[in-house]
Formats: sequence, C-alpha cells, structure tokens
Amino acid sequence: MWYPGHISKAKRKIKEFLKAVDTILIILDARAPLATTAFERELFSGKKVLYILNKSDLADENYTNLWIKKISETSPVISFSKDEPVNKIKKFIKSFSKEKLKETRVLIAGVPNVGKSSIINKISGRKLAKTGMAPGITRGLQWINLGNVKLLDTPGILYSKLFNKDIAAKLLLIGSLPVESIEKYDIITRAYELFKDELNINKSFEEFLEEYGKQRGFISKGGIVDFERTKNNIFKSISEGKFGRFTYDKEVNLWMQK
Ligand SMILES: Nc1nc2c(ncn2[C@@H]2O[C@H](COP(=O)(O)OP(=O)(O)OP(=O)(O)O)[C@@H](O)[C@H]2O)c(=O)[nH]1
Ligand SMILES: [Mg+2]
Repeated sequence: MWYPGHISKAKRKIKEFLKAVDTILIILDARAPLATTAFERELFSGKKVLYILNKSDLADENYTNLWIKKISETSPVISFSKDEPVNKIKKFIKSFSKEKLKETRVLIAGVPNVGKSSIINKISGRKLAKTGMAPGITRGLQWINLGNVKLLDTPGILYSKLFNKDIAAKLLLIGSLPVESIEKYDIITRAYELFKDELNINKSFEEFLEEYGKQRGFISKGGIVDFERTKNNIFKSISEGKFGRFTYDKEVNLWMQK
C-alpha cells in the first residue's frame, strides 16, 4: 500500500511539535468521516481536538448533518467547504482558544488530500501553503501566523498498513490514496462497488471501463480501450465529485471518540 517516506517523517515531526500546540484541528472528508480517521489519533490524546468535515460540497448533505450531530456528542465539529466564508472556521477556532488574548497554537492534521493546506490558505487569506489535486502535496511542517492564532500545517498522515479493504477503497474514492498506487485489484473493485451502488449502475467494472474509455476516446494504438488510463481517469473524476455528491461512510454509530 502507498506509504511514502515523508509520512513516517511527518509523524516524527508532529510528535516533536506537539508540546508546542494547545489545540488539534483534525480535518476529515465529509464523504468518509470514518475512513479519514485512518491514522494514529492517539498521538493527540490529552489535547483539545476539534473536527472539520471538509469538502462538504462533495458529500450528501443529509449524511453530513447526521455526522455533525453524532460527532458533536463527543467533540466540537463543523462542516466546511471551500466555497463557504472562512469566518466560520476562524470563529470556531477562536471559541476554543484558552484565553482570548493569549497566543493559541493549532496543529492541523488529517489524511492526505482532505484540504488541510487549502484551509490554512483560506484562513490566512494568502496562498502560503502549497495545495494540489494529488495526495502527498505537503512535505514539511509549516507555521502560519494569524494574529494571536498560530496554525501549523502538516503533511497528510495514514496508518502505515491499511488492512481494511473498505477503508482503502473509500480513501481511493475520495482521493486520499493515489489510484496509480493501488496494486490490489480487490480494492479497486470494492471501490467500484461502493460507487456503483450510489449511482445504481448495473454494469460490471469491465463493462463500465470499456464504455467510459470509448466515450472519452481513451484508446490505445491497437484500437482497444486503454484500461489503465481509463481506470485512473475514472477514480480521479470520482474523487473530484464529477459524478455527483456521495457519502460513503453512512454508519454514524460506528463513530468512536478515542
Ligand atoms: N470540492 C472541494 N475541493 C476542495 C476543498 N478543499 C480543498 N479542495 C481540493 O482538494 C485538493 C487537496 O487540497 P490540499 O489543501 O492540498 O489538501 P491537503 O490536505 O493539504 O493535502 P496533503 O498536503 O497532500 O495532505 C485540492 O485540489 C483542493 O483544491 C473543498 O472544500 N471542496
Ligand atoms: Mg497539504
């Protein structure tokens, strides 16, 4: 499974910086609030933890509301998307800072590609952190000053081994695992199953690939569909919401506050 070296380095760095932070802002993807907790949240035990269900523009609104209700039983949480006014996050962070006048240091954590750096940029009103469509964009830790709030952007982290096929499939569907890195075909087919259930598609993965590849003109030299290119394009498009708004984690009762 995809686990580039910068992730283990990032975990070591996060541990080092923990002493210097008061609050952890965990960014989850609203489409998969459970799968996007697939990292060592125990790193943050003893700290004040806030949650943001991000990319809510790509999730099913009814489920987002259910998730907010569930998570708020144990932790402060809001939903967010890049088109919403950033004041929502600023107010949220400030309402949990210990003393209004003192400096608050907030570490932003989450799996790859959930929008951590985009949030930092929105809050600061400047493009201070690099963002991008692929997971693994942020490589080092970076402090961003916002008056008396200091924010620490961190690279996306993940468990080093993802044993659970469903979790891996959901992370693929939301773009937290690069499709090119998935070698296990059963993860791809599981992801397709989850996706096909949302759209009520009645085709096998092979049929779907064939048809989509032809439509898009992804044809190799011999005149046959380029399955690799088609597959990569499909999963990228799904993760960017081009097929619609879906929530893959539906069982809110599985939420457990660690
Ligand atoms: N639709 C949608 N896309 C978003 C939102 N927030 C961020 N994105 C997009 O998601 C992609 C990843 O954003 P980043 O901010 O780089 O994510 P990150 O969590 O910092 O990623 P890593 O540094 O790789 O861990 C970019 O293409 C963003 O434009 C959102 O609310 N809605
Ligand atoms: Mg980043």
